Amino acid sequence: MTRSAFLTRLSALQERHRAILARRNTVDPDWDNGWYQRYLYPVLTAEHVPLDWRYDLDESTNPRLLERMAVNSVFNAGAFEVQGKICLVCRVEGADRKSFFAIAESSTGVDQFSFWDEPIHLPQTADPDVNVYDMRVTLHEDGHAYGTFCTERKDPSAPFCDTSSAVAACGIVRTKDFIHWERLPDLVSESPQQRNVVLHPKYVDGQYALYTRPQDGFIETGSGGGIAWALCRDIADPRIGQEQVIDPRRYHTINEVKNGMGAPPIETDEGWLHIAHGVRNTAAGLRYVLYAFLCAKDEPYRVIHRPGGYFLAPQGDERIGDVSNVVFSNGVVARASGEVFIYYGSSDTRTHVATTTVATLLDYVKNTPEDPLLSHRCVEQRLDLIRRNRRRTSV
Ligand code: M1P
Repeated sequence: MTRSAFLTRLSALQERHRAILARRNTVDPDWDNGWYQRYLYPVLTAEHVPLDWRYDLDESTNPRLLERMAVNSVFNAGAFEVQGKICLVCRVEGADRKSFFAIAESSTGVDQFSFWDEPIHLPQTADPDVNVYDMRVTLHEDGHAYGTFCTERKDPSAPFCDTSSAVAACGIVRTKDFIHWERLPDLVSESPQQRNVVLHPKYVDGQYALYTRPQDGFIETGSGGGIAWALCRDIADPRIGQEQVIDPRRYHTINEVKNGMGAPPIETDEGWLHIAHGVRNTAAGLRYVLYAFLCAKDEPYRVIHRPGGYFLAPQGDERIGDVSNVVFSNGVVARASGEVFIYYGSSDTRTHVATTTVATLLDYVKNTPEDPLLSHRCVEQRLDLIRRNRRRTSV
């Protein structure tokens, strides 16, 4: 490639990257269930990742301007708000399949996200992470921001020929500025594996409180009965005893196979609002959807409203990606104005937002009927709705 061809290619790449970052997002006009707005474009994709994270921009070492270190996907982001900006702690996955964390920020929360200068260089424990993902960011009342995430390592008990079996555990970091991170020991629990661990933002009974997801194996939750709750005396020596299941998985529901807590819950006057994910099996593989529920204000482990069915399911292009038919959320921002931004990854590939309000979410969780678990009861629920509507219109 000649020098001028190199520069032409560089300027085309830069132009395209600028256009992606500058793109405005619009509410999807074809979506209207009243619960939330969807948007036409994902808020973050692999193409948003800075060019100098992916390309060697030195003509002498990369004369063809090849993408030396490609990025595969940007998804499952934790979220927080600082000085009016919404920041996403994204799971960025390289072409080498290793994920890392990187922060992108936006003023609007729905578009024009751009990454900070460098990805997070996560401090290690004595047992280095092979892979890390799905950070939940909790602004805790102790004054720190905590990140709880999945740290994955090869299963030491797997036979030599098994190069897939892994052990998932909960890694913990904390920070005050999102630039300097302190690594704490991994969570010690009685469960063989852990994923989807979320730190509650307040002390409960003077202790740190965690939503956990006990599981026997790496993929299968096995005897792990659902989303659980446990207290921890010292977050710098994080150990929990018995985990109490607060949101069990149930036969023939959206979370029959497994579930997991999403972001730290939103505090409202009426309780703690949660958005979690539920997984069911199908002939085409696992299907991940989001669902919502409300826990009591003074007992954040007691579910008081449990609407039936899913809140958000993959649709259109969201259905397709590295792991298809998946939506997954671990980042939510509730602004002081009552606006809520729900960030979700689709098919382990890209990041989207749905927007709503605290008032709408409360209406949704309190007034959507619970899943009666039996088909004829579901018909009775629907008949009740139909007949009430008909009575109203016949007046
Ligand atoms: O591939 C779908 C999701 O699978 C895992 O979630 P869970 O532990 O609930 O099965 C996670 O690896 C998540 O990142 C991923 O999106």
